[in-house]
Amino acid sequence: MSTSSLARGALIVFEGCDRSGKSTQCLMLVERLKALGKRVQHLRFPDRSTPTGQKINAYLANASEMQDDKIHQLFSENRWEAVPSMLEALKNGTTLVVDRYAFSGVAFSSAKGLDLEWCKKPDAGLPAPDAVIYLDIPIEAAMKRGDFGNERYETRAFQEKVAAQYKKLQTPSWMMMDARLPIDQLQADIFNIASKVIADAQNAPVGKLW
Ligand code: 2DT
Ligand code: MG
Repeated sequence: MSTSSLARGALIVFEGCDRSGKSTQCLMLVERLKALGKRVQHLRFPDRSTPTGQKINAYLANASEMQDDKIHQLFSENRWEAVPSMLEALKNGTTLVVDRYAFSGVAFSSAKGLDLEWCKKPDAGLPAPDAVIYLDIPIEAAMKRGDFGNERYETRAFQEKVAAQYKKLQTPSWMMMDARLPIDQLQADIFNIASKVIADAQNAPVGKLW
């Protein structure tokens, strides 16, 4: 019996520190899936286009200040407001390739000293990724790729803390990738993983975090 007309899309999340290559790899994956005629949409969090995203953008640009717990909740709200359209897309067979998700939320906020379990709470119940692809890179190697930008968090000391917090969130199901591999080789590996994830997700229900 074929259920292909009901096949849903997969939720594929990319995580990793700054300059690990997430944006590049997301774009390459989206383009390749599109070229194969797959339905696919590229998302990134924070989504800076919405009203919450604009507040987050001002905070990241150091144009405004906010308490650590408040900005944490705002990042989560910025994901929640995307949930209805994400679920609709998945249901319609569109695979979502997402640059950062709740793991960034928890890793960055807990790196400031907020309690990790507390940080997980606002995102509990979000659609669970079918795969988390983690681009792993030593901070020294990331820094050789060029200066960090001028946004909040873009310092070596803070990125090291973030990497340590990501490790605490890692589960055996995460796909740990060596982000130092040549771009095309890394993409080939990612494409193979994504293809399998998309096939496996087709008839599975969408899960919930955490
Ligand atoms: P980009 O450089 O990828 O635009 O991210 N961040 C992100 C958080 O602190 N909490 C979150 O929930 C998310 C999604 C990571 C901008 C910065 O925002 C941080 C880097
Ligand atoms: Mg950045």
